[in-house]
Amino acid sequence: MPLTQTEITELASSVRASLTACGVTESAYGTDHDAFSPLTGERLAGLRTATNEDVDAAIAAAAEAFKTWRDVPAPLRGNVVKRWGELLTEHKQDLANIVQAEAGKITSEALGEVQEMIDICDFAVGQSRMLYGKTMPSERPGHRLMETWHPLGVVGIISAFNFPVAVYSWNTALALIAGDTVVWKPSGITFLSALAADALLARAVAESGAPKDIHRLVVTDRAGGQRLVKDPRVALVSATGSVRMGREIAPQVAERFGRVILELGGNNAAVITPSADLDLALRGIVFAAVGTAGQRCTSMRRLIVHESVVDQLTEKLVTAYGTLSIGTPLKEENLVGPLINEGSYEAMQQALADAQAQGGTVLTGGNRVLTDEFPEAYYVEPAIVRMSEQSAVVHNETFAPILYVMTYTDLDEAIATHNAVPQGLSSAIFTQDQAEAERFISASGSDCGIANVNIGTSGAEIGGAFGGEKETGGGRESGSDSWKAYMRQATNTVNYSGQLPLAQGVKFI
Ligand code: UN1
Repeated sequence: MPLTQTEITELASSVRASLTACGVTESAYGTDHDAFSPLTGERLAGLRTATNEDVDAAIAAAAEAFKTWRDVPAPLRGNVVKRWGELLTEHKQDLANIVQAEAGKITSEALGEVQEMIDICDFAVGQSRMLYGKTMPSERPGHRLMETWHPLGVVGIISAFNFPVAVYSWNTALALIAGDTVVWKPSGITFLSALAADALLARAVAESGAPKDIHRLVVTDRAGGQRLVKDPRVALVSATGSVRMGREIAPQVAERFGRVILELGGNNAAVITPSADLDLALRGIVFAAVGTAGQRCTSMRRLIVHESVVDQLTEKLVTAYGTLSIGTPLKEENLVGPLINEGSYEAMQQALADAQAQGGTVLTGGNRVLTDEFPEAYYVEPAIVRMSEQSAVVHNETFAPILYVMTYTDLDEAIATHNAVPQGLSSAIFTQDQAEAERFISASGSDCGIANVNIGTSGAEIGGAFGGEKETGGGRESGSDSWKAYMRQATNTVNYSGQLPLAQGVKFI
């Protein structure tokens, strides 16, 4: 049995009730893997995991289901996603409870994550009637030239702990309306959230009468994920995680000419100019740097501040950091929850030590707190570190709430510093000077996939494409025309002339 009687805590039993409400059945539980909560370090459940054979069977089933699903008209495919969105709305609180217990998010962010799923479902349902292809004028008389977008195949989704269900849902909602089938390998840290999200999708699929294997969840480890990466039946691998992971899987997928969407590390910065509204900037910075305890891909990690306002801004920031309530997200008043695990805490301490060795000064934060109350959880004070230059440690993404502050004299220098890191996910400028704002979002401005004006780096809406350049991996997910990555483009030339004129004026028989 997953938990003995004495192990069933209040948190574990409330998570279990939410899992049941979402439709997770007894068959999910077992003794292969333990799920823990970063809120307290307590064990939440024991789970059954998939063997290599189970992963292969899931891929085979999804590949088989694709043969039927691809011919279902796209607007009808949209019905499954529509129903999923309704079920997510109905069970928003249940799923948020699980996400909170397992990923450590505060209530509003856990609910926001589920809202992001509902939003992408709405978006995808609309998109299911808009898989537009162009027609182009043919150079030949009596010919029509056009493009058609067709389903691609099986999409393998590899997702991270920090957005355990939203990023998966961006991929799944679009893949399903595109006519693809999906096999999902979630982070080993957040299997419970995955089970709940997948159980709701299973209900939507069953109620809509769609083939049941259009989605498969594989509760498996890294070796299981490797099978998805290497299997030629998986047409597209969409992976979110570290640069290290991306470096490992991208060549493996390329070797078999599969496609990838990679959403890897971010090292997101804001430039604060002399004209910036500092109170607005302050709020934008604190949410982006401290929200989700600095564990978003989009978390703000660097501040590049004009030298004329740096003292004023850092003073405001240090004061604001001093008022943050750190503690269990189960209490509404807390804004900063725990780091995901001990490894994260150690990485944070190492980065702070490196920063100091490289000339940095810690202005506030960095200490572990609440150790008596939660000896097995890792709550930390978010840190601000003043750096004299953008040293080696600032070039790394440390998945924890550390904000490095640097200064600049002119905007060109600020943009050069901004773009000098290997990652390219999200960025922001705070300014009231329109020319500066335009410069920042221009071709020679921020080199990131996301470049914002007067808002922070995190908390993107689903309507725009999400992703970034350089070591972030180049993939785009979610809104705009990201759906195209989940489809294959066919060019059709239709000849209704009764003649056979050749293009480019070529003469043959
Ligand atoms: C992530 O951290 O991988 O823009 C995704 C944001 C969220 C998504 C983050 N909408 O912060």
